[in-house]
Amino acid sequence: MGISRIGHVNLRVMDMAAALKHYEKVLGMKKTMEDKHGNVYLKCWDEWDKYSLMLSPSDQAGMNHVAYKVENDANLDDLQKKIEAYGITTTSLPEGTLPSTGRMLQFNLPSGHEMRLYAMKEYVGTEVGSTNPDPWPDNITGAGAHWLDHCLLMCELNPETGINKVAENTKFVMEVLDFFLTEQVLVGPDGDMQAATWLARTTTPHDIAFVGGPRMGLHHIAYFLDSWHDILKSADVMAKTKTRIDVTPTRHGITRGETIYFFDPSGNRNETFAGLGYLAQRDRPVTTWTEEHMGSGIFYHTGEMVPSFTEVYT
Ligand code: M3P
Ligand code: FE
Repeated sequence: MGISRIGHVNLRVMDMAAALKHYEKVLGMKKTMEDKHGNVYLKCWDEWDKYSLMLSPSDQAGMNHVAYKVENDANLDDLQKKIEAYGITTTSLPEGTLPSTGRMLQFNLPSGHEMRLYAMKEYVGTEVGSTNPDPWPDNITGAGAHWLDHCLLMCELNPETGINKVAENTKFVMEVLDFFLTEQVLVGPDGDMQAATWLARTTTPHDIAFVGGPRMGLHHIAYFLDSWHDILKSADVMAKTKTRIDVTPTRHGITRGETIYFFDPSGNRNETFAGLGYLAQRDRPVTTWTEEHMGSGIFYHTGEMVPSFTEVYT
């Protein structure tokens, strides 16, 4: 009971036509609707609800909100009570606030990021259907991303002032939203400061992650692919489409994910991510990365921190 998975992300984009082309041609998503405010909604071929990405026209890049789907409508009332009791204000948004979406519970994480919870979204089915389905559809384009997998939020961390929104968010999502911790980076003189955390509700290594930085923002949204070869092919697609690649195909020590990072035309970072890493379980020991080995946690092969990777975000 409670949160079942990531549902959608609402990104701000500066050039809607360019953004749409990127998410369609590079990721392989399909546009499913547009509303009267000019917001565009898309889904991946293997997703069954109406959309997992909402693009909003803006003069600045970044994330407006991330939404998680809960199992049933009553969970929204239960979670509202728990979130309010923790000291965080919530707002109830009525059904239809977003098209094809039921009522939503809106609040801010301690870091300031807006999160929404909802129980209902219009079901449209996957591209292969659910009766005697083929393993993949004929009309795959670009990387052919299966689904939106996770997001990584940058949270304010300042050892001078003692502000650590990574730790605050982690405590909140564990105590109130019932996420479990899978991995963490611990830094500082006593090696006890949570500088980054990865948390799950499903059996994959993370459904959300928090990394410390000078200001809050969006580090990336990630899409699931089947295999290492699909990651290579998605990099080929990026080269063919002149997409700005941030980090060429490699492996994370953290989560064991096979990965490639790139940017949408507005500068929002995307990741395509393959490999289930390991079976995440509540009783699996938490993996800890120490400050000296943080580089290998992020990029396992080189073990080197790439400053732009953690300094550039929207
Ligand atoms: C991932 C992942 C950072 C590490 C990122 C790791 C930003 O994106 O999917 O495991 O330090
Ligand atoms: Fe990621």
